[in-house]
Amino acid sequence: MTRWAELTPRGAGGVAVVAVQGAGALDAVRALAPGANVALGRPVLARLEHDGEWIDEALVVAHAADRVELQVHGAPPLVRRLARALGGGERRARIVGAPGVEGLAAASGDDPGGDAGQRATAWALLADATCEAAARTWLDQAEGALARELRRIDALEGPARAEASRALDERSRCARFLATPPRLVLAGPVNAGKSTLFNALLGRGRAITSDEEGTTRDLLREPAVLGEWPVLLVDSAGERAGAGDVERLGQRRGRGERARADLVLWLAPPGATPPARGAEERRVVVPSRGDLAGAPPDALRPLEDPVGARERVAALVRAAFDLPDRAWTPGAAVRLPGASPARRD
Ligand SMILES: Nc1nc2c(ncn2[C@@H]2O[C@H](COP(=O)(O)OP(=O)(O)O)[C@@H](O)[C@H]2O)c(=O)[nH]1
Ligand SMILES: [Mg+2]
Repeated sequence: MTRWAELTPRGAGGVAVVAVQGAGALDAVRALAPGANVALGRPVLARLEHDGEWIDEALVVAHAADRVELQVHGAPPLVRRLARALGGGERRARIVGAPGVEGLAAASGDDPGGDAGQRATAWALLADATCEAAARTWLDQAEGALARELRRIDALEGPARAEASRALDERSRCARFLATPPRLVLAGPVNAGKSTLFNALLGRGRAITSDEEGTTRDLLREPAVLGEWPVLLVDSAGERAGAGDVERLGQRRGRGERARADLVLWLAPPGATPPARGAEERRVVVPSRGDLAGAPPDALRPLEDPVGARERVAALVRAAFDLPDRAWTPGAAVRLPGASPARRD
């Protein structure tokens, strides 16, 4: 059966790459390009036609009889027309997304659990890389770092073997934070400076900040990179008595988010006492509002010193999860986490 999928993200662009795979892929493409001499291993420019109509000009790259890539113009209506011409296929933004991994490994005839399967998983992770360190780590694995390391460990004996194995386990544990960034929830009373810190950590003015109590109501979730490590950053309504209905709804969502947090950063402005720990697993209390009288010298000052605030929070996150400063060691092997895309909800 012939399947096809877009390898490039859906949407307007200069070029869209469509992979056609499965038994009969080459024949299916040849039928669309009657005037071109489509042969294996030699890219060729072809006019694609269907139902007597010209669809688009395409660069056709036939990797194998069961795997052909079509590089067409990136206009979505033309890609949809090509999709109709190819028929049947399953329309995915990217074949290398999580559901495509086994398919990709299976299509290449390799054992999905073996070296090729690992590489396919690494390519899939690469498509959803959360930050540069993640991309480089997955690229190393796609190029065979894990298989090489496993062979090297196999040849070792005694303590050296145990140590190499332990190091691989530890790097693999850390790599899971690259695949699924921890959810970092900013909490604390109203006007603790949560939204100001949120903006400083993101490096842009995403949240409205104000000394008016109850400014933040909706949840704000944004991916961010602290130092070299990715996080999912969450800002929410602060706690205060006397909030109106809408603000109370926001506070409830905030409590839900704290319960789901991997780490809660509780900002304590001068005079505030953190409540007893709730359902959250981990919580760190940090003095905030360094601009106010009575704030300790180490209080966060995200407005005056955003770089310092970012470095401080990055260090807290690394300490909370026992992560090294560097998120990527060139060429180092890691065991791959499942190819689930980073959490986005
Ligand atoms: N000067 C100064 N003002 C700050 C700082 N952090 C927060 N603020 C101010 O404190 C007020 C409340 O901040 P906001 O981030 O909205 O607090 P939230 O309610 O916890 O989200 C705003 O007027 C901010 O501009 C800071 O580091 N320096
Ligand atoms: Mg706020």
